[in-house]
Amino acid sequence: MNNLQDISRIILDSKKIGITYHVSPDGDAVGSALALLNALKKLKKDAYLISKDIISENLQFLKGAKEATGNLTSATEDTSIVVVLDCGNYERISADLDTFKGSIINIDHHVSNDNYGELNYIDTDAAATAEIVFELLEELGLNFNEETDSIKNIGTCLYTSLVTDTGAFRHSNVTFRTHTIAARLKKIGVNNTYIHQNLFDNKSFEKIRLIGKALNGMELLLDRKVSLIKIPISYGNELGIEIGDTSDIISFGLQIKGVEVAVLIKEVENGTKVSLRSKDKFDVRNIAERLGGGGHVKAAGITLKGIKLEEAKDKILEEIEKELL
Ligand SMILES: [Mn+2]
Repeated sequence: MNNLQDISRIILDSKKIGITYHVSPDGDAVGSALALLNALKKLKKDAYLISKDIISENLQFLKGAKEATGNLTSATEDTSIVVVLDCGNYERISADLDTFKGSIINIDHHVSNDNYGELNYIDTDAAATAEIVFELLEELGLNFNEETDSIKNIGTCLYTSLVTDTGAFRHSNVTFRTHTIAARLKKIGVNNTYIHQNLFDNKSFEKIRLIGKALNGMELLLDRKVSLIKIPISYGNELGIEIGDTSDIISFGLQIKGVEVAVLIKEVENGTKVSLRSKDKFDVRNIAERLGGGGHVKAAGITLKGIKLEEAKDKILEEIEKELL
């Protein structure tokens, strides 16, 4: 593995730098990418975002979020490096890099990362990729004691990543380092309440009704140790909305007493997306990997192409049952 000093040197030596993340970028992916983007611009580097995705509504308050238009999906001709953040597998990058001739720098915290970069920095102890980005930015020469708007904007991106990847500092991935970085960002004036409100108290009425529909259909299975939520495409059609991110819906499944694993299966255009969460020692990454997915011990996911909702449900429950017994 490479170190942050090497990566920092290569970034500083590069003329044009593309930044991207995993498809359907979450708060950590977006926060990490925008923190790096804003930081490189502050350092007068020619940096830009490559993204097949448009950034979700609740992350639009972050500076630079509008740069992801969904139109720039590959690196421009004159780009020397592309930094990929928070993405474990080459196939999941929100950019087409097959014809890219420069170097890929892979910075991530997923255990399942397959080291697809020319340079790789994978720190699985980091609760969020943003913890690594914070350290990289210091290495690049940014001063997180400086109480300027530009540093505060970068800090807001990083803090957002920390909040979203730790369940608002609730999950067991939180460390002394997580809180130390959060404290340093708070000290320069990052507004945690503003971030929380934008992230969580910002839902449309239709989204709340979608949650209602999803919870109404929730099942408790395998001795009430597994909660299962199904979201067919028709739910979105009935409410007139795009279903989008459902990570807030699956968390309801874990709130039930006695439940060890929460499952959310979502119908998508080409098949089914499965999300898994666990409470204690149950390893959902193991389950996800057996079905071609990946993630973390307590949060993982799989895309099952060409597989219908009911079939996906049977497959996933079969695998969970083997582990629970
Ligand atoms: Mn992450």
